[in-house]
Amino acid sequence: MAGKKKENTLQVNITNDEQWNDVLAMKGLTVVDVYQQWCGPCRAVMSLFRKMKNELGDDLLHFATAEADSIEALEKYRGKCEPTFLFYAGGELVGVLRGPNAPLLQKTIQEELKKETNVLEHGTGRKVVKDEGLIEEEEVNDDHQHDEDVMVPAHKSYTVALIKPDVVAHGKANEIIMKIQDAGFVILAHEERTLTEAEVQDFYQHKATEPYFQELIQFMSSGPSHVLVISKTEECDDVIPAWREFIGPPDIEEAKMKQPESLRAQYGTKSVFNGLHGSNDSERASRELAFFFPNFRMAMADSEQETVERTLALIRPDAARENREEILARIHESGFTVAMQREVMLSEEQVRQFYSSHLQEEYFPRLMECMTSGPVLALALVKQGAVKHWRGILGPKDLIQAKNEEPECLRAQFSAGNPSVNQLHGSGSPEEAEREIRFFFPTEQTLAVIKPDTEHREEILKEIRARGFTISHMKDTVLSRDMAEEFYKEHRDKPFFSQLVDYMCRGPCSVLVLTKENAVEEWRATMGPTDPSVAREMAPESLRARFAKDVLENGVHGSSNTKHAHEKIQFIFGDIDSESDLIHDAASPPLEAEESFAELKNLQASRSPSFDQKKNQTEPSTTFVYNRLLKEYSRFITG
Ligand code: IDP
Ligand code: MG
Repeated sequence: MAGKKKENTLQVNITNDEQWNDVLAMKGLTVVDVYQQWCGPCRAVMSLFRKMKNELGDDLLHFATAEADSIEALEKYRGKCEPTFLFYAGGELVGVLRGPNAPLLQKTIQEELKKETNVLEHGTGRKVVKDEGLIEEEEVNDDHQHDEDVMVPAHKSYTVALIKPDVVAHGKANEIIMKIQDAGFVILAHEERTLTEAEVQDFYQHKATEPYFQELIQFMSSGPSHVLVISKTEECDDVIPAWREFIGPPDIEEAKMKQPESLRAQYGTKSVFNGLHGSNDSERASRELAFFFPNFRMAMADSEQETVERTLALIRPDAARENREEILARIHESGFTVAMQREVMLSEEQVRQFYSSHLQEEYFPRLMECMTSGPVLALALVKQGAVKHWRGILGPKDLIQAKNEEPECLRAQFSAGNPSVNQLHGSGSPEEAEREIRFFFPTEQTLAVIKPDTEHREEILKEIRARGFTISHMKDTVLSRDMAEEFYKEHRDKPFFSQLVDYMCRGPCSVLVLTKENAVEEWRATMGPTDPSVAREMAPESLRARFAKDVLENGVHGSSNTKHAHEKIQFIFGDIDSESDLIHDAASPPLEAEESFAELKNLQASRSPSFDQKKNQTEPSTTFVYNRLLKEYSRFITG
């Protein structure tokens, strides 16, 4: 049982070898904060330790502090500036952690404690480690000591602080370091060093014209200084002003009068000898950091480390029917861009192909039933770290678990009453995402025509390229009447047919084969609705909104589905061999255009009297989705 003293003390303070051996002999896990005499134990983590001890209340968890200089076993840790935590169990080193990283410490303590509990309860083997940090350093030359990577979390601000030679000479450095820590500052790096005159000149070059410059150089190079990189823990956005406030005004007379509690007021000697330095602003801080610690590495925030990537999201039929708008809104709110979107009715074969690795699973029949019960909405989402983030907001695969553990997650919220299959899919990795995106949005070809008398032809071509289409074939041609009639044969019975044919053979047009993932749909979206007055209202960025004259002379043409694309490309260009096979790429479900284009067509049907009214099944949401699709797409393209 722990003695009375230990009950009151969070950390056992080890000051000699005998105590060291005693502490190591304690049953359970001991977290030892190895500290240097000049800076004392790491205060930044004490509240974490206290909290963990209170929460876990575990008899097997102990905390200790140990001063490197007075313990033989810690010889190799002497003179190290970074806080080091050693995890001991059964007298053996089982873990090492450097830096006051509270979340990591917390996680490591929990994990190590679990492991040790297992060792004690079930006799599993204990995994002993070596301190890799030390091994490396033994091989490295001593004066590279400060080359160790020290990490500052990027979202944290930092400042470079100097404890100048006057204060160090007065033996006050350690006292000041204690005060710095007590005030809640975190010392990320620390080095004692005597600056050369050249270094001082360089460091203070912005003061070169000051009358006291020479004196400053003399003073700053007169003896050792302590160089510190400092950040702050609690609710502090910017450590720079906090630190400047803490050290007080540069003029120590002023400091004494206005801020007697400040470090300069207490420790400064006289004007230039004002004891301490702090960076003026973040730009100076970064230059000063590079000056003193050239290898200091900034840890990047998660979001900065992540690259912009794509993921495939599927909204399964039930939710696509019931919760489509809400889900799209959540996708939007979460910062994703919808780069491509398509509604597909999958065949059983396609489901088997897409889920080929799940064929043997017990749940596969249910999945199959669900996936073929109606149109699936497939989305290619773009964001930094899209794969991880999308899976994150989806929540657990298992619906019961999702509802119990993460009721806010998308799978829990949008199950559309289907109790057996979750309604949302997300790719498992960036590689898988690309494969899956290719499945739903295969590289396609579509036929585009810049119709006769269209102004801004160059601008249209430029935009085609800018939007990532590859122009795989192109020709300028004047269509004969016969060709125009054949080209638009589907419209033979429309009242505007002869006008349309007149228009199409009135002069040269440019015919293009465009290649891109999802080219058919994307080119349609780029063109916008048939009637420019509708286009201007609903998709003001679209080509027809910008360049079309009227519903007849609407400037551009695009195939409305892959079947038409294939036929019309053949019609204009003849057999352009292998590439046109892309349309029937094995991975490409030969998408039933009427389905996948339901949205756009319905939209047109509702606005354009020319459209075959039988197909008019406009949902109230269609306009909204289409509009947003276009908007998002153009935002994506223009970055
Ligand atoms: P799309 O070009 O957007 O696919 P479709 O309905 O296939 O539109 O019509 C083919 C072409 O016929 C249109 O691009 C346009 O030039 C013309 N057109 C369509 N509807 C009308 C109309 O109501 N009046 C006059 N011309 C029309
Ligand atoms: Mg058409």
